[in-house]
Amino acid sequence: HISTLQEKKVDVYPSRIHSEPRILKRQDPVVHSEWNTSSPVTKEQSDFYEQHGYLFLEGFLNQEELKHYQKEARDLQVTARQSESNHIIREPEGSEVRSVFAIHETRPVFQKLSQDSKLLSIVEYLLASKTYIHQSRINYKPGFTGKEFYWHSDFETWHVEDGMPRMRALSCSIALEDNFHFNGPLMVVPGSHKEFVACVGKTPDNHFKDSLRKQEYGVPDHDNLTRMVKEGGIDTPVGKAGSIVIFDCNIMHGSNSNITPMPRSNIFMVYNSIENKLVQPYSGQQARPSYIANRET
Ligand code: 6CS
Ligand code: FE
Repeated sequence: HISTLQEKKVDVYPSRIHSEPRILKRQDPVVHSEWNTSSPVTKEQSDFYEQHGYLFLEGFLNQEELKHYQKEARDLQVTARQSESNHIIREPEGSEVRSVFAIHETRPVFQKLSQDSKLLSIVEYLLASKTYIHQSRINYKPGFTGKEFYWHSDFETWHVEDGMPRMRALSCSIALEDNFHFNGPLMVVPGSHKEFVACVGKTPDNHFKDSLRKQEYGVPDHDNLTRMVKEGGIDTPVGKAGSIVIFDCNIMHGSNSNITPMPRSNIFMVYNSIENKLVQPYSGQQARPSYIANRET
């Protein structure tokens, strides 16, 4: 049924088309597998993810792994400062490195991390299939200068700008530094993943050049955000370096600027089901480059 819809190019989640925001019901499962005793998460964790749209796992990496990734991330940051590569996104005001993309392709250490068997088993359970990396990046959120990521659903962007057909993807955010409530951690709106907020405004061409520094299209309206936060509240799953947050592709999330001296760098890896491969962007515009949205699976 889903594949016929895809072949017919039916857009089940139209966005950035109408002049008023709309709410659409989610058409896809959140946890795509049936839980059983051999599942890689507990029944409670599986139910928590289903209801809240995210899962926080403290101490996911051991100290040795963590040191290794921290070193590589610092090394990459130093290299990136001097580099002209288009994989590097800088802060909206200033030249500090904000994000480096496609780290699983350019750094073998991170490629290995993306294939971590403990992580993959959870990802494959939640998505009920084999997966591939749709996007990977490090967000540095440097002390003093790291700017916010405004509220958004990742899926909204991946659908409109990348042609991701359905909600069968998730993100893993791996903390490379201790996360506190005050250094701009990830904020999520629990339960928001169950509805799709169709946003207003037509996407400008080559939107990604600006949106990755400061997103202004594909962001939800204030009324819907207010309602969602009234209903679900805001969670900030923070913990020590080496902890991870796994979150659904459609959960409403964002993060504040970091004016503290403590950087908040995170590895982001997005897994998409191989059953959910990208088609042409639903906006009808040119697809984003493959270092942002992998099309060769
Ligand atoms: O563009 C992307 O793929 C991701 N980045 C931003 C700033 N918003 C949407 C999505 O999370
Ligand atoms: Fe996001």
